[in-house]
Amino acid sequence: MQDYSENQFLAIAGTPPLDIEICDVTLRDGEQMPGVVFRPDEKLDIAMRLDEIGVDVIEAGFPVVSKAEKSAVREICNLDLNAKISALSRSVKADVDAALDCGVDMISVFIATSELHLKYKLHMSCPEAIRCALDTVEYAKDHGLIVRFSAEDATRTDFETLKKLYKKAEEYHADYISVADTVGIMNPRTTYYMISEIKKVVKIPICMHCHDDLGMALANTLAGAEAGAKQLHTTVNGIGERSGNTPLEEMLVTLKLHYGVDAYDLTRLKDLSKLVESYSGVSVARNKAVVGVNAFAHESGIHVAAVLEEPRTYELYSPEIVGAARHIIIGKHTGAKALKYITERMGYHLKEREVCELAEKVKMCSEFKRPINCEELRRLILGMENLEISYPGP
Ligand code: HCA
Repeated sequence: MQDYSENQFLAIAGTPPLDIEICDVTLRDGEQMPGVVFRPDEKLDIAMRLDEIGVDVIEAGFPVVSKAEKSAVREICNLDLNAKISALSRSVKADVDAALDCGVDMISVFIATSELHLKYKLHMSCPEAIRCALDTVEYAKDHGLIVRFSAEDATRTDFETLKKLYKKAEEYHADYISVADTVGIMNPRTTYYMISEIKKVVKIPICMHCHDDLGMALANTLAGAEAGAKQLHTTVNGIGERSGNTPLEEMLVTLKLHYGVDAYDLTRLKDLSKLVESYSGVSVARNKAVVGVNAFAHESGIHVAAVLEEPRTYELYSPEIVGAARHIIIGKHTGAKALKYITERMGYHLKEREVCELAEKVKMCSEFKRPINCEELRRLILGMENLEISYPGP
């Protein structure tokens, strides 16, 4: 990894050392994204790859949902991975029983605690909900599970009530409490404050589960970690309900670059992203950080010329670090220097004048259309005029 200490602001601000673990919820919250269904064999494949990366906890599913879901969670448990396997459970004993049948190590017992959810979803009073949650935490603990208690919609819950509930969960021997920003309303400052205040009340580790409705899931999760949260929730490619969850790949690269966290194998991130893209059917945006096809692509003449001399000029870190590759795009912004480099790699040794002529032709061809590919460039070099370049589909 290149020397990131080049960032003077990082040195001035300083970053605190973090004591964190990653819980990836792709197989559960990721699959709750509308339209996404993973086949059981796909779930197993994803779980194995998350384990290879070194993810600490894998939330494998919601066993009570269906027989197939339950059997997939059981099969993941049978893989005997290094990661702890967790399952989601409502605050009802039947859900805990379903998770126990699968052989999970850990369980996420959740109940909504905001007035909105209590009134319009659960149709319960707050004391009733708290009773269900604590009874279920106790039941799961009595059955030997590591228990995360999650307050769904925690960030819209009356804060005094929430803190009392977390304290109670601790008294009932929950191992973790989870702050679910279920509809992604937080920002880094409010998150930092919230976690700092909760830390004054409970001693057990805190989990951050953030949604990306305002595009701040990663920043909020990290703000929570800086305030002392331990377990950070992610999904591959950030898939999940509505705008999704904190993306695993962005999280791991940021942990490495900003906080020096070295515990995870980043080189497998690009492959895992492609796999989840194909299994989920959810395309990764071209400009998506870390794993988008443009993450290490350069077209502008100025950028390409600089990158060819020293990639750090326009790349924060090398693509190989995340198992990706650099792409030099040939288009209307391509300069002569880039063309010389590309054509040489294609086996053509053009004179300076020829390169300049070629650059003009490339500009003409791609001005109103799209970047051209190597075959089209070859035809231009060979003087085969009348390139038929059609618009790519929408
Ligand atoms: C959901 C539940 C949850 C739970 C989060 C957690 C949320 O709404 O599906 O485990 O802490 O976002 O509130 O995913």
